[in-house]
Amino acid sequence: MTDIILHHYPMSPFAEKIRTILGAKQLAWKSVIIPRIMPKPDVVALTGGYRKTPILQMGANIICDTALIARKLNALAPMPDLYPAHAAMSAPAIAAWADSLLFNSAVPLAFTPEVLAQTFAGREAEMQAFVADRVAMRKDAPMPRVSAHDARNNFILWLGKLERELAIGSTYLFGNSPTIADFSVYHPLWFVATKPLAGELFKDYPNVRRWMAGVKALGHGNSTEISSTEALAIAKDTKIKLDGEGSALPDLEPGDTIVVAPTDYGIDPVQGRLVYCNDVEVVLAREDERAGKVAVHFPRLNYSIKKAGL
Ligand SMILES: N[C@@H](CCC(=O)N[C@@H](CS)C(=O)NCC(=O)O)C(=O)O
Repeated sequence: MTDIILHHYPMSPFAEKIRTILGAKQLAWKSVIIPRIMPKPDVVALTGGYRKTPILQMGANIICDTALIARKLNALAPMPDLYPAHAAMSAPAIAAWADSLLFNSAVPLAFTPEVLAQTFAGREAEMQAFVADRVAMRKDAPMPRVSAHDARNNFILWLGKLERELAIGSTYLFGNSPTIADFSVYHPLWFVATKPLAGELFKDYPNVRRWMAGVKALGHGNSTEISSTEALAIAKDTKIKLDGEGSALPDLEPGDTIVVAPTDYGIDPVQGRLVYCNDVEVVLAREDERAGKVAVHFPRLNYSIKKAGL
């Protein structure tokens, strides 16, 4: 099996989603710690422009976005099944809600001026650079950030609903085995709960805390740190592996030069030649001096996929 390499940093909630899935599946993986803010030259060498965290590398295949990363890991290690038949519609639907709306309401709570001051503990320049980077990432983004006031109201409303649902006593959201819904709901809550000043929000929700402790107990699997230089060398020394062909999009054919970009925030475009596109993913090939020939995979949903020049 090709090594699983996760490019991430400890504080990233979406990375925590994937680390916890790696834990549930008890996988061994290589860890590359990447910068929290731009520039990220070694990430961009692999992706061609996509800058969000995390990304998954398997040899010369680069998987962007946790929606697709989770599906790839589930195919690689099918148990526990993150997409079981009894929640085939509901679990991904809850996950999509959590990854967008719940996450969008968690960010302002974890980034209030007080929490930021505590997180950066006097490293003023670093804090300013972080805030400026995130403002730039959200500039012109179709999905604007929610105000701290509204975020708090939403968050408390959702915590209450989750508490009621979990009060029934099941270990996970859809029974006694975790699904994609558990990991997607967990990471925005983890983001807030791990901030000393914001954690008190959870005190009236014992069943949410019990469920969170259960997800946390799944661990992060078994990781070994490697450098981004080593990861680039692995990409360069490995051949692209493909498990699809053709194009499910009538206006595009394999070989076309295409541009793929997220449609919510951090909308940096990536250009390359279409390798294949099915209902789940679009894959483009590109070449980089340091990473060699790579295939970059994006989910179909929440991405714009167009012929270059349009
Ligand atoms: N839809 C993406 C969202 C990823 C995302 O927003 N990640 C945050 C960190 S948790 C991010 O990229 N922040 C900016 C950065 O790390 O440069 C996914 O599911 O992977």
